[in-house]
Amino acid sequence: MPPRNHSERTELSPSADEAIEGIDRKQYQRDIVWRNVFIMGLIHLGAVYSFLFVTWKCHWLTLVWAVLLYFLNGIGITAGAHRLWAHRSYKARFPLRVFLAACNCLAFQNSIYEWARDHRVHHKYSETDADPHNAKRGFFFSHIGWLLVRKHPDVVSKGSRLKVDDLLADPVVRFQKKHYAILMPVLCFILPSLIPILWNESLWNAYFVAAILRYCVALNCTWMVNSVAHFWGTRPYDKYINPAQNRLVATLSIGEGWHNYHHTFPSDYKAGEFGWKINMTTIFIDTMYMLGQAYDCNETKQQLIDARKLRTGVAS
Ligand code: ST9
Ligand code: ZN
Ligand code: ZN
Repeated sequence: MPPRNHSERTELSPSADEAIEGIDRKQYQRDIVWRNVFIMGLIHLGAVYSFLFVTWKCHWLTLVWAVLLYFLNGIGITAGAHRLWAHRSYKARFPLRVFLAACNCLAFQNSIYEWARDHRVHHKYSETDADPHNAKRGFFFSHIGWLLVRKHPDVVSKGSRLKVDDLLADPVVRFQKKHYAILMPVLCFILPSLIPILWNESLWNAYFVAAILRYCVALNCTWMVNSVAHFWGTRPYDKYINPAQNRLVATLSIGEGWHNYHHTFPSDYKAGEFGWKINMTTIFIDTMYMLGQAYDCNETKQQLIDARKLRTGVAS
């Protein structure tokens, strides 16, 4: 089901908040960032080229390497930027935080600080103009379009009210932010392309499969949480919001597609109600817990989940 209240987006008259801040929606103009359009276009063309002409002729170990990188790339976002830093749904010891920050560089979705700040704004002002990827502006905007235009002024004005000092209090987050311009290209593109030389893979094949194709697929599977899981699926916990339970998205995003649950109980470290089922990220965090690297994992009480389900009924 598409987002409700589709007509209630930028055409609305200014709210009290906006009147105070002097933001007039009628004056809001989409400002396309052509550099981003060009880069995203190239990445997607490169991924199509890689899928059609390189994957079938590269070494099988290169494919295994790309799948492993996809998982690490995913963990850097799901267990790292999302569940640890944006939501503080569990705590992690220093070695795990360093590992997650490295995986986060491999994912190249901006620094942990920027990612977590935008994500907190997404939850607090979900599906309003202050939401960086407001799904009420359409599927394309919530998927990739929001990265191709300047942010709506509400994202900045309302976002600046949220607390983010806890993020900068973490030396790992500060270090990653400061050295992102070097760490990101090394971990996302250079090392993934160089390692396959160990099994006599060509640099060309390795670059297109383990860097470009893997990165592009991981980006789209992440964006599907903002687009697909805000449009389609069931809504058992809160039928008045658009975020939905989507099994396909949960599979591709290693456990982040239980989005109706997650928007209802955002501080639950499992980000879903089914434990390890279609939730590789929860398996990862639980393994880290067993190794003493993760602790204080915050879980929603089953009673509360059941009560919520009974109250709203199952809606789709
Ligand atoms: C990418 C991110 O892909 C994907 C995030 C997805 C989120 C998914 C959520 C679902 C969770 C589940 C995860 C599943 C994972 C599955 C994995 C499976 C493998 N609050 O941004 P700027 C202020 S990135 C407060 O430049 P513009 C602030 O002062 C892809 N203030 O705005 C800031 O300065 P600073 C690769 C805020 O100029 C200033 O405004 N990266 C906030 O409008 C300027 O900020 C790209 O493609 C806020 N929220 O530009 C780069 N925001 O930062 C794309 C801003 O110094 N980005 N301020 O404090 C850009 O080029 C630009 O950001 C822009 C907007 C053009 C989009
Ligand atoms: Zn969401
Ligand atoms: Zn979240």
